[in-house]
Amino acid sequence: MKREHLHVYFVMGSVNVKEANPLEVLEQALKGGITMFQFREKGKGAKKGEEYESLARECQRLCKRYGVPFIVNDDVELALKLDADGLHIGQDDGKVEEMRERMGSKWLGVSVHTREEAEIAYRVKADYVGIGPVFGTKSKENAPPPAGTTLITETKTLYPDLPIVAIGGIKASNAHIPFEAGADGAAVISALCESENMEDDIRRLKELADL
Ligand code: TZP
Ligand code: MG
Repeated sequence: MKREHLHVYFVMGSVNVKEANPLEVLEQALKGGITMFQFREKGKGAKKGEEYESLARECQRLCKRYGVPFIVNDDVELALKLDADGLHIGQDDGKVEEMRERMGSKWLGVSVHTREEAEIAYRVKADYVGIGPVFGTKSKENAPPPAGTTLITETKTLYPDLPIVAIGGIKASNAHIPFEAGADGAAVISALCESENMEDDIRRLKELADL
């Protein structure tokens, strides 16, 4: 993967769009120029079983049409079944090393919260790490408190060739903070799901990522 794929990394599931149609929200974001998409179907009211899989497939089809990489959150079985471009895991989603092996040459992203976790992700050749929450977030159940940008800067210094995406409460108006700390991209849920002007917000995030 290229670092540019992380620039505006849209993360979404049906729970995040409330009454709206997740496929319409995704298509709007794709039209606006997001650089990567993560299917993250979790939380209260998340789809399960066949509905879960078919929503994933439709999201993947849309991403393909716009030439944007499609990443599955948490679920290695689904990522492999759909031949997704990659998998994103947290620290509770199985051993990072085993996930690396199972995904083969597909991309693997790992959420890290400590220097030790970043070291492991680097060692097993994760394609990128996710670091956050930088700011407060309402989109993740039991999210840890805001962590600022310390770990972003440390990880960038220790492993300069490991791409970093910042997450948690990021929007166009504050994204300069993680970018200046060393993040390659911003992963966002509410900034786009609740945006009043998605095209403009994506353009602004992209500009900041390009600086
Ligand atoms: N992991 C850390 S914060 C977060 C996840 C999945 C939620 C990010 O959502 P938002 O709305 O961009 O704060
Ligand atoms: Mg997870």
